[in-house]
Amino acid sequence: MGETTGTRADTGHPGVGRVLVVIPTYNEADNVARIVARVRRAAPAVEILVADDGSPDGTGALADALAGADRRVHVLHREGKQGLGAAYLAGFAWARERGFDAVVEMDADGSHAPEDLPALLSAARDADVVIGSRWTAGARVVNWPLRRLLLSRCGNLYARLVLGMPLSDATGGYRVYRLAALDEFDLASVCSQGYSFQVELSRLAHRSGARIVEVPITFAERERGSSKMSPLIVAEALWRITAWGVQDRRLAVRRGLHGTPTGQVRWP
Ligand SMILES: Nc1nc2c(ncn2[C@@H]2O[C@H](COP(=O)(O)OP(=O)(O)OP(=O)(O)O)[C@@H](O)[C@H]2O)c(=O)[nH]1
Ligand SMILES: [Mg+2]
Repeated sequence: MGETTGTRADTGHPGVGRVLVVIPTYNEADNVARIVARVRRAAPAVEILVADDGSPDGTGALADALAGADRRVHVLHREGKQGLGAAYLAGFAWARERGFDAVVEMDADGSHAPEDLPALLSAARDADVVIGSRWTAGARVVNWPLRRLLLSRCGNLYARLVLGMPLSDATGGYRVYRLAALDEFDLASVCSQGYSFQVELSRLAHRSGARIVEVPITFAERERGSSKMSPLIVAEALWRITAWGVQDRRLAVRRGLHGTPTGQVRWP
């Protein structure tokens, strides 16, 4: 594993501080070197952590080679596929232990363009959480099949209605979190395994009163490797969003709809 040798002065991003881009990987051998190189080019001041779940295709070993050649690249090896949420939580803990100021979530498959990262980091100067949005003015979604477009649009609509969050892309996975803001979230309560993790963190951010800013991104369909998306992952997101909505409403009723802090419960 590459060591964190940079000082605050040589790795800091103005107004944000030391930034760690966490890239979770499972069987991304065709993508890992490409994405790391693109991030290094687009945002030379950041460090990168590849969080690999023991990919059978050797992604972890490829990441080790990248880390051996570049002190700003690191690898977190985890045993077996434990889900996207668990990989990110481990990455966040890794960043906290090493004194980073902010973490970035980014897929390995190129869907989240590293070239958009400077814009996200600029927005993070005045925000606790920055969400790269596919569904706000100025955003573009390239080459996504209709089925995935519909799933994302409907998923966001449902999350917005049920959870009352004023976000255009609560399910998106290209984000910046300031560590100080993450410390205000109850991360120990996070239960999502798959992509509902993104909705769960949106909800925690919203409830904590974090300053959330959305920035338009260009999102592109993966070109190499295979998707880990499955009906089970969609089902988990659906029932978790529904359960959180029910929980929020029960809480609101128990409080008699009085004295609820702003941002915690909003009726659709
Ligand atoms: N460490 C780890 N990474 C994972 C796991 N599941 C998915 N990933 C990674 O999470 C990111 C998103 O997964 P994708 O398969 O691209 O999911 P998606 O973007 O919803 O699906 P596509 O649009 O088909 O690409 C990729 O970098 C994956 O390699 C996991 O269990 N563990
Ligand atoms: Mg993808």
